[in-house]
Amino acid sequence: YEQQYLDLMRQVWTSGAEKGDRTGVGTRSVFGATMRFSLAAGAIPLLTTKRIYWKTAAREVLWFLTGNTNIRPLVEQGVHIWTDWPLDKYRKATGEEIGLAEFERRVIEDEKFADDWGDLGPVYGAQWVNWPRYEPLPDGLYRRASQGHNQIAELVEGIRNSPGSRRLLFTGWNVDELDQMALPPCHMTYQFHVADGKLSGLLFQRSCDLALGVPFNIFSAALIVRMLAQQCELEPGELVWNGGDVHLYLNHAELVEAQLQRTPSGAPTLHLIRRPPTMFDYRIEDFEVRDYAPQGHIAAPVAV
Ligand code: THF
Repeated sequence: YEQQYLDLMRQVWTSGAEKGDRTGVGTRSVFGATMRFSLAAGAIPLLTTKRIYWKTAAREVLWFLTGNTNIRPLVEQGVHIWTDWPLDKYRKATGEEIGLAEFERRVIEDEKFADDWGDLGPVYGAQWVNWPRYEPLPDGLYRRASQGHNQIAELVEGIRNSPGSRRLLFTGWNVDELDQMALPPCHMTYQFHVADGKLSGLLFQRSCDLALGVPFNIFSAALIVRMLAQQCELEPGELVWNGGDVHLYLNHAELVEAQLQRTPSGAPTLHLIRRPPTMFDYRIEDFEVRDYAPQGHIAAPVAV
């Protein structure tokens, strides 16, 4: 399964079009790609050609499911993958040359600081479990309802009650709120499909940082399929990943060249060792990865 990822990496690196981007780093980019991963018998798309901190990805998914959009609970768990964006904003706003560790220390120790500077706006979690709903007022105006749509809870009901539906999906792409988000969603739409007692998922990802983000994103998407399958008493089928702008940042050359010389090693499996009552009751201890013997981690800078 991992060969698909390596083949795509090689294709983008050798034949991608050079393209400027928002971050100013520069990329090589290919438009449109698909990978398919079987999720049968515990199989999970977790790369072995470099170590992936899968618990970081799992903690991020659990954070999305709480609807929280502040980095504080992540930072408290030692998850640093979202810190760069609030940090960048803070530096630009204050001119203070603060390091990441000091910024995170303040986010943890000072709740007011976290409220003021740690929020990412209505990103993934806010849209997934509390997509804004509006209710009409008598004068023809609308006001925002106190409770939005919980797309995840509605999805679970949908899978259970109408498994044949072609509308089993959730999305983070709330056009009306994009301008309030630190970053519009990259992994933006998830669709599900039930056939022969198996639940499959398809992720459409508009912008794909192939070296850093995608290994996390495919693991997380597979984890979501597994959790939904468990909740709906279905077997896991496949994860289909559809990428839009699939790119490698030009400053990831060393990672790309090192990783493309490696050969996949082994087939890790994911086990859900408890069945929580709902999608919102999972804990990190519920996830176990077995037979994961990855090759060394390869560090690379993230473009902000
Ligand atoms: N922006 C960019 N440029 N790339 C992304 O992958 C990305 N994301 C999220 C939002 N914006 C993005 C943030 N997710 C890492 C991994 C996922 C991220 C951001 C950063 C990262 O640096 N990973 C390192 C370190 C891992 C760790 O510290 O645990 C790695 O080597 O994997 C895509 O969703």
